[in-house]
Amino acid sequence: MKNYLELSNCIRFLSIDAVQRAKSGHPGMPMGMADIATVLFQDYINFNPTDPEWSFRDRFVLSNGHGSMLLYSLLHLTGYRKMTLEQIKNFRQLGSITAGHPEYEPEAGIEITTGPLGQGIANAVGMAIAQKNLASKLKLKFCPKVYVFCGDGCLQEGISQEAISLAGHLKLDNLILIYDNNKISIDGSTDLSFSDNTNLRFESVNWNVLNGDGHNFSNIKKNIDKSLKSKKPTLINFKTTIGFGSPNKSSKASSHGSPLGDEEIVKTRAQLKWNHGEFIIPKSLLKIWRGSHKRCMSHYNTTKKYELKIKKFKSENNLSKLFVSIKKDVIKFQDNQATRKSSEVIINYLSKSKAIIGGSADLTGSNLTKGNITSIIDSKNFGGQYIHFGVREHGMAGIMNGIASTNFFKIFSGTFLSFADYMKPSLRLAALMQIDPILVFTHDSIGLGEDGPTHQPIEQINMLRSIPNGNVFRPADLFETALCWEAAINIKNGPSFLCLSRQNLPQISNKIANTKKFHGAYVIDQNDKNNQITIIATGSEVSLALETARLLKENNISSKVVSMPSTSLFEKQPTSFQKNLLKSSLGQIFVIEAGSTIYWNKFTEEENIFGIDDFGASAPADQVYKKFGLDSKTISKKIMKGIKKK
Ligand SMILES: Cc1ncc(C[n+]2csc(CCOP(=O)(O)OP(=O)(O)O)c2C)c(N)n1
Ligand SMILES: [Mg+2]
Repeated sequence: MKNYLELSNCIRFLSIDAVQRAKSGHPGMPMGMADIATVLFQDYINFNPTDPEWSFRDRFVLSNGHGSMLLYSLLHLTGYRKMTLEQIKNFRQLGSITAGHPEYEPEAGIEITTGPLGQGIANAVGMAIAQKNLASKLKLKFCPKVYVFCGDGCLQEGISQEAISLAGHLKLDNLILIYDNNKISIDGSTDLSFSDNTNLRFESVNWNVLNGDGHNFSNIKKNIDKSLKSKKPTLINFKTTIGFGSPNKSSKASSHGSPLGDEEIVKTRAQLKWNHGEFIIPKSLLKIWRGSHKRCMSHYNTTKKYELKIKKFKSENNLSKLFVSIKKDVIKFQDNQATRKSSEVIINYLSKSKAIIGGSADLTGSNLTKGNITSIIDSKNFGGQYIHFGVREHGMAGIMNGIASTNFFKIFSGTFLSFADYMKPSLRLAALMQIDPILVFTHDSIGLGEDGPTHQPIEQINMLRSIPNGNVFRPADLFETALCWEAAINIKNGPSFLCLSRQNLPQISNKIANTKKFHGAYVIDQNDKNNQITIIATGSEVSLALETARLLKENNISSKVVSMPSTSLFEKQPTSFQKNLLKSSLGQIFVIEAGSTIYWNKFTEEENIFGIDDFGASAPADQVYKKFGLDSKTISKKIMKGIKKK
């Protein structure tokens, strides 16, 4: 019989010692959850440290990411090659993989980046959906599980409600959420701010709810056993003691986020009868830990052969290849069309591949994200192509990160651009992790008209542009939309944001269509070789820029119009390319974009930027454009004045 307490004390003391050495970190949570984690890794979770990226492993998500040392200890003890003792000793130090909060690195066993509380719960819902979708599409007879740890903080965050509500609706029976119910957070007792009936809350959204004692090994086992039989997602509400084992700091907020201190560590060693030095794990215990995945090997061996099925699935459903014929087809198109509609045209081609999953936060008919997809992901059909996320933008973005993290599918979603703010925390994490969800954001400017300033995005495009590793697209017409979708499909190291118009736009890019590789920007019109000025525009304002250039020409001013559907791609080009593209004889650049001007200040002076640094207005679109001086007459007059000034 294994001595579970001794095994879990290995986690406790690695965590205590690493936090003490780093002089910062969170010992309380690893000390409180070590017992549950030990049972989970000893007896339940399907994992293989010698093949961390085995596609059919169960996934372990530490939503309460401040307890990162719990995860690092587990990965070291179970034998993940990358998680050496050196790494544990370098906890929180520059260049280590043991960052303050876990950072996505599947090869090291870190399934997802966590720390911003609540995100991990949504990520886990996404992983559970991805696993079920894959199992159904490959017709597998088994489906891996997702185990998530969370604390009081994760459950207080709003995103948790959005995610658990959808998980309950979908009856994700492969999802097990383990709640560290220690009644402590940073400010002190949770009585200060938290009186939810958590169990009722989960029951009300169709979860299976269990209660347990997080320090009683047989009770922990009993509860996990029960959870495995559930036909719904399960919450196990474990009563625990934060800082378990520390005579003076257990049950106290003081154990949450600072080292225990040398004296208290000596006392904790005495209380838990741990007679081993700093970072020392007795050989006999390490041997048990290192052998704990052996029980998974027969499952590993029987499922490993299905990796080939995934390979075959991915090559049969290759998305990039589709663009050869997509571009050939759409280049002929002539009619006026909103770019959200253009995007639907592309989605209709892409959805022939089973390697893409779409969705919308209850704006399917407005975002036009579903096209002719008929197969919906629901509790009776997990193999579908489309998720009705409900009005849950933040949850949707977190769930998408979970799906994208598995690398099984490309995932895209839809909502209005003005609601990108609701999703920001998850978008930032996608960028930080360099994973590749595609966010379709329609109604991308005042051009949406009558819905008014609440729905008219102003600063959102630049908010997205300010995210490192983010890829912002704002196409002007159908062909540009195809180019942007193609780029987004091929980007594997960051999220893509497709900003699309509600209003109809003319087809203007066809004639340049067969030119070189797409670099995010190109000259769409040049009425004189030695153009005096350059006008940059994006999306719906490119046609406005062309009209402005025509008026300027009537007044003997020659210009070059640069369409810049992707500022992100353009900025990745060599400086010489950028300079050459924007060159003009007067060296003057003007910009037109129906959004805040701040981003463009690095291209030109403020007075040369025609944008909106105020909230919009509720009226028909053309009137709103006029109100903000975004019409060709006003702009061309201002440009003429601006040039004269020189
Ligand atoms: C979104 C977000 N807000 C605030 C924080 C800062 N923070 C980290 S842990 C924590 C308290 C969390 O309490 P609980 O989950 O109960 O953790 P425990 O103290 O029990 O380990 C807070 C406020 C955070 N990491 N993420
Ligand atoms: Mg707590």
